[in-house]
Amino acid sequence: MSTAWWRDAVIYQVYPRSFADADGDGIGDIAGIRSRLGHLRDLGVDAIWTSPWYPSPMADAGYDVADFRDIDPVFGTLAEASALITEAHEANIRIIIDIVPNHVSSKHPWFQKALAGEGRDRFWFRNEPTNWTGEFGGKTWTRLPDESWYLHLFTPEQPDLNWDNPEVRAEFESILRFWFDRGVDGIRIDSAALLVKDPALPEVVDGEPHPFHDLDAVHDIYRSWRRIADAYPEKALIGEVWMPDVTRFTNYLRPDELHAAFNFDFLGCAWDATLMRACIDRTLAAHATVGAPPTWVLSNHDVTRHVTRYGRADTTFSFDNNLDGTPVDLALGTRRARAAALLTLSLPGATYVYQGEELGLGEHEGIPEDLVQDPMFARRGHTRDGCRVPLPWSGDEAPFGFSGSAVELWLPQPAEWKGLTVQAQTGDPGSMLELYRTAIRLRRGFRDAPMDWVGTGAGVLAYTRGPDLVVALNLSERAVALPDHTSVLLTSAPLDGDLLPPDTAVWLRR
Ligand code: ISL
Repeated sequence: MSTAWWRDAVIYQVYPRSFADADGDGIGDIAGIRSRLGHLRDLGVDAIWTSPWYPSPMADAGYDVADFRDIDPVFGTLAEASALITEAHEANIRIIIDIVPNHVSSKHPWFQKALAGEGRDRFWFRNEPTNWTGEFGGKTWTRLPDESWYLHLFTPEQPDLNWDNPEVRAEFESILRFWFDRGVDGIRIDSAALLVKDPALPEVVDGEPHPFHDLDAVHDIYRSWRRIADAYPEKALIGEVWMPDVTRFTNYLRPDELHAAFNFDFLGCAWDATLMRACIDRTLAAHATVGAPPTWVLSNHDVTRHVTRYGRADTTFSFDNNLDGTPVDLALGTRRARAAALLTLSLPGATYVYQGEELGLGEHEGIPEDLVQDPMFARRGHTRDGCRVPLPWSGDEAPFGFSGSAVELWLPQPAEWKGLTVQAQTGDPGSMLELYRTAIRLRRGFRDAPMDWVGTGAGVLAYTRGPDLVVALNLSERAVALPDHTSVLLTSAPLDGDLLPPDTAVWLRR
């Protein structure tokens, strides 16, 4: 294992509720992850990032944490988490866990004490609410029986912490050490740009500084976290930073702050050669200014799966643009997702793979409303549940090997996933799974090689990685000539003689 492993790693996001269920209750668990480590080893990933597994009332699927130093019984025990860390390391897989510092669960002892009048300064209590709109839409203040209001940028079950309070800072520094001491290799930081609030709590006014998005003082927190990480060997801090302004974004990646952050600019980009090229160039240039590794992200547990996005007329993603229910061409989306995999796995930097994308899963848009769990649904009319459906592992019918028995899962799986199980795809050279396995294996040969663009016609992206590899992706509607090469290493779809068909990517030996 190299140092600075996060700079060019393939990092696989495990959503514990939906990865694998070992105890048969229809919800994924740590024992399930341990039982399926072989899948991750065969896929060839360097690290996994696990979404929150802490004790939680699950008002926001575990992003409402009641105790950062334990594991929710639905997922297992602290001993099992330690066993997972050990077993992953034995398989040469690093572990990144999720820390949610913006808020805690309303059942967290600190908030329970605050309700009783003790330690209210750990949160934001006021006599009057502001006009702020929450991240899921709706109000950010809830009134208590004593007529005071408390702040929550997400649901009322997620009261925001007051990061001006030194006790809050000390607590999270201690939590980081707790998990680093248990062997985790990195921390994914939830909602990383929201922690600091303007203590005057002014109204949100267009053209004036925002009271809670990306305040400069948030960087002090990450400088102190970096000092903690640096006291251990090879720990990485990875920020969830949604930030349209590229300079404001890379501020989080200065040498004494976070090691990396998710590239949501790329995730939201349309399937369009000019826009993608511009986004890639913007990414590379911005990261170079701070010496941080670029990251490439197509999907995660919050966004519409990219097989579905790329099969729509509008291929962008934004929380403000709800495309649910608009027509989807899944065959086209899958074809583009295959090409996108060869793009993201060959660009310089780290690549994130969200569980199920290696199987080519689309968004499950058919979840009956009465089964929807996501608190965003009531506020925005969009549910994130469609990308959180339990994975299909084997067999011809639900639960497709997710649970050992025919139990009802926490979210239903579509019957069409029969053809997309790990079992069905294994050994099929035309499957998404085998494409990912091969690409991740070949990637090891060039992942630290320099990248240079190759001139091509309109609608085509082409670049070299060192002396051996040239990559081409055709986003136009016509077949185009392949760049100069000696042999074909990997294609996302069959070539058309010497031509690269539309929505196809290829890795060539120069
Ligand atoms: O909702 C948004 C914008 O309106 C997002 O930018 C949102 O702030 C972002 O997706 C934060 O997500 C993270 O924190 C949430 C949790 O529900 C998500 O699952 C998590 O990824 C609250 O903890």
